[in-house]
Amino acid sequence: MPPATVEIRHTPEQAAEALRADALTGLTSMPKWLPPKWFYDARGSELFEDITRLPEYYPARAEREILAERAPELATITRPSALVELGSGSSVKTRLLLDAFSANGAPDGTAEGTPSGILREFFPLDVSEQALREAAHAIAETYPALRVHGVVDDFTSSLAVPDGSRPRLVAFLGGTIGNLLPDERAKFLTSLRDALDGGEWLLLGTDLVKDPDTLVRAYADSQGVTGEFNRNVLHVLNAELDADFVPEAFTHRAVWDERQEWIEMRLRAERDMRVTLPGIDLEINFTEGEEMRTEVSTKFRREHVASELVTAGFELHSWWTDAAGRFALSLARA
Ligand code: AVJ
Repeated sequence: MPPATVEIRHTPEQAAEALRADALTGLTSMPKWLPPKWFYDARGSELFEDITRLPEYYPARAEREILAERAPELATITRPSALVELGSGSSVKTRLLLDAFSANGAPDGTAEGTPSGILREFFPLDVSEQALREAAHAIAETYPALRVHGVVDDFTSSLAVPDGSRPRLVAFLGGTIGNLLPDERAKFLTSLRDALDGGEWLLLGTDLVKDPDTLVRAYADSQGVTGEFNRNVLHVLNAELDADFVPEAFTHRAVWDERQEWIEMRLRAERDMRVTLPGIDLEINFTEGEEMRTEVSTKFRREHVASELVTAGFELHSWWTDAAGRFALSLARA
């Protein structure tokens, strides 16, 4: 196999245009807000990797526990020819899937002589080109018989599932679906279902509702890494829009919204400020104490996930949690 190939569906120019539109909408709203996808430039993607290693950030470990335990079963049920991973980031957890899916020989022996087993292709898809390139090449090196084709894309604006060999399994891990607002989530799941053939699969990671202390601690760690990650969006706006945010003048906040059942990340202005954004020809003011929303991270209950999947046209096949019941993986059939 040649090394990984990378396809750019979302060009830097398109990304820049989308950022300008989002910044203009969000920063002129009351209250101000920004979509979370803009955290993930190269530095933001690295900071997120640091978050996954924090003692307070249980979702990464809980999901890993489920993957490690259920991957063989998942392989037997789904027998995918292609694995598509949305928001793949570093693809570290994905290795648990790749190991199970490319284990020598299929259960019925049909893959005999195919050293890579039943899985032929892996399509990581992410908005962060640098994270994607590194992940795709690292995976291609470990799994030489696998065709690795990375796709730089923004699945929140339009979703085109890579056209791999069938059946495909689409993995959307980490609880990232919780970053979408309810109407965005419904649209996303429906367009994903429409992009799949009947009988193809979705593996969906969702963080679960639990005591607010544990949740808030996971998003307000004692080392301040999540705060750096949160403020990174201001560095991104400074770099991309030539803005003059002073990131250190904003403090990180993580708030549990009990009614919506989501964690809200905010940046709080610690003094009155005027910020200019030449890239979108905008000047805005912050008053001391003003809070800008930068992310929602929705937490789910089983019935909630099941009904959203069914509404989108999926059938819930399996529901797996870690032993402590903190996080869930849903396997759904299109
Ligand atoms: C990777 C998007 C699921 O919402 O938990 C981690 C991102 N934000 N800490 C999440 C995140 C703050 C994370 N997702």
